[in-house]
Amino acid sequence: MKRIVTVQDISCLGKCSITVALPIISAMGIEASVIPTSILSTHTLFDGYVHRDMCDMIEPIINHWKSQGFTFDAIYTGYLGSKEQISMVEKLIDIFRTDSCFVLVDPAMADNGTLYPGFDNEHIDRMRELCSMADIIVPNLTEACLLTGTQYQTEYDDKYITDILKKLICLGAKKAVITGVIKDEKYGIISFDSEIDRIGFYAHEKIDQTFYGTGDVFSSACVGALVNGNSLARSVEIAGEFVFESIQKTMSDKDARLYGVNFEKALPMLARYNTT
Ligand code: PXL
Repeated sequence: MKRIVTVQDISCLGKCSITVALPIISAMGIEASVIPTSILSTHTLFDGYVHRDMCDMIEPIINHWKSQGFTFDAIYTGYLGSKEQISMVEKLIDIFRTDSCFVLVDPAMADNGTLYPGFDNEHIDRMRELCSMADIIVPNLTEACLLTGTQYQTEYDDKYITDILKKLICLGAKKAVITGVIKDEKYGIISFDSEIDRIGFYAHEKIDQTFYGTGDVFSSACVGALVNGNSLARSVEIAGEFVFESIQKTMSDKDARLYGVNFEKALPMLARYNTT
């Protein structure tokens, strides 16, 4: 059975990170192993959340896994709450990356032009270093701008986006994706596989509402599709379609903006892409 290890926080309520990655990866017929980097009562956009850093557990987990000879088909990282957590992830990559284990980094740290609470410029710099170790990076447009030192704009042309894509590739990963790109009144996800010089674009109709946690839903489905043997462009289509279906299942739910999309109702769609 294929196996992905995902490294991100557990937000006990508010669908994101591990609570999203686990069911999605499982629905794609892949085993999901987890390293919880911290535990939060909710994600950081709810007021008054409490949290505990789990950093001191990461090294013992890595050492135990190493002693047991465990292997993975992919290492998938998401929200990382501190620079120490990023350093631990770098250790994990050094130990477990092989020719048959790729690294996908979702530099989850910002959206809609602003950093998430608690992050600073140093965090961006460390995240850029982590991205340089990845095979595939999947930032949203805000994160892509922060990583490449580009001014974030809400209106732009194709050149603005392709320039950012090329700059992302210069960071080190051979494949890059940017989510949340608006083109011709449609909402899209653009990908660039520099190894085969292929740009892919998946678009669906624009929805005039923003929903929380869709980046994590996208990345989880994308890493699953890649592990199941799909190309980058096809994986982006599968994951994009899944996010769109999840949003459609959520439209009538007024709580969803903060609580996350009803991806659970769209999971049957993903099982169709389970090829292992
Ligand atoms: O990937 C989004 C995310 C994940 N985890 C936590 C967050 C956020 C976004 O704010 O706060 C704890």
